[in-house]
Amino acid sequence: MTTAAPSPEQIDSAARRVLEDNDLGTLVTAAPHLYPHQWSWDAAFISVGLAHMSVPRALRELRTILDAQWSTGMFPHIVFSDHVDYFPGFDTWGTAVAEARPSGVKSSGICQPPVHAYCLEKVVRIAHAGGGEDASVADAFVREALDPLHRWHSWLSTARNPGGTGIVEIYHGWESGMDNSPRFDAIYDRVEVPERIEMDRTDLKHADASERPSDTEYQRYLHLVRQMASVAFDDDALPSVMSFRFGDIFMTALLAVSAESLARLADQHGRADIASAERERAAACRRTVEGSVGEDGLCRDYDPIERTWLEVPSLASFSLLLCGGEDQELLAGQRSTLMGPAWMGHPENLYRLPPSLSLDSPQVRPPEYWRGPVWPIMNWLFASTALDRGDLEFAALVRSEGLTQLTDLKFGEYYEPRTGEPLGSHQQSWSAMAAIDWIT
Ligand code: 9YW
Repeated sequence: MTTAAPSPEQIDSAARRVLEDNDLGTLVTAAPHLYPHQWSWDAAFISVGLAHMSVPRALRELRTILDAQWSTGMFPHIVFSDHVDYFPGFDTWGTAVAEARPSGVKSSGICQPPVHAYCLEKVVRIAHAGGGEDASVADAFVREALDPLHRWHSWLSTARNPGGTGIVEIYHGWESGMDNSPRFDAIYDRVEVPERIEMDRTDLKHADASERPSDTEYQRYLHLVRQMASVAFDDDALPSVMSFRFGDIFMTALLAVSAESLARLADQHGRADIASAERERAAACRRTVEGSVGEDGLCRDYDPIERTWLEVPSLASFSLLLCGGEDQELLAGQRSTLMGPAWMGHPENLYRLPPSLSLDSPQVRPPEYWRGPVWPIMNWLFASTALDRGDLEFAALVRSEGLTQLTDLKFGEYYEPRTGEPLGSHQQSWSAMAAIDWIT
């Protein structure tokens, strides 16, 4: 006997339960066991899901991000909860010595992609659709958040643009959010770990080793944290001590997207100063993303040491689809490649969804993390930005396939592209958020 697939209402209520269960009051953990803290870009996305449940709770989530902002403008990638069964925790990070960290908030010392203003704009729209008290508390929050968000974006455009290329530079693969993507392989090969670093791989208690980065990769990750701590996470000193430097085109595209959202929010609140600066930033980032496109029509990351483009096709190669651009042909080209037989339309794919790597890629290793699996949150992001650009067909396809994938009610962190098996963590908050936003 086959059981009927759950209805949208059933998916929605299971997804809401995930966020409720992962809610610690002032932050929603990224996942129940594997990630028991607040991750910066997860939290931004999660706030959109929360807004459908309670606008004040969504704003509380964003408030936790704002409260953790470093005096430099950076939003740190993890705000630690009291949970201790996690590695690397606050002590291993060594951010106790960072002068820019607000002393009351335990955080890591790197950032994640800037999707905060983009998600805040979505929260505000949901609040306004509900009207009444929700709309006024959301507006009051925006008025307070404009300056911190503007400082965050400005930090990315200055501290993280040391070479003046306009491409957001990162010093750790974790900053990209696509931790072990082959995008970073050539750069990670430069990271030499002088002596073995003591590790407590708590992640392997909660996810299968075959789905997680290797020990060698983890050694490099930790060595980079030590390099940052050696200069007390001082922005000016980082470029000269870091053996990992990477010009991230995906982050640059998301900065364009968020800057555009922030400009609109600033306009709504009479802050012409912020609106015009953010609009300029968005245009500059979009030009940079367009300028990264190679002969194959795909976006490229940048190696700031060798001053060369990096040619490693991955989901990030379609960054132009996130931020849009002037050249409609380039956009149409990326769209058709992504929907074509090497990517979403690969004959072995169970669903027509954008995978982290093409199944034809020489580096593909599903079930491993960012080396092939399909990520529900990336489905949401590509569908949502497509909708913003008016590409209803693409958005509807990804929404419908993405929701079908989530009918297993596992809310997997990522999925095997061929079998649809949920991988990594289950009950992952941002995967639940995708379902809530798509259904509600
Ligand atoms: C890790 C929380 C984070 C995401 C990242 C993702 C993963 C942490 O989980 O990194 O230890 O693997 O790569 O994008 O923010 O969901």
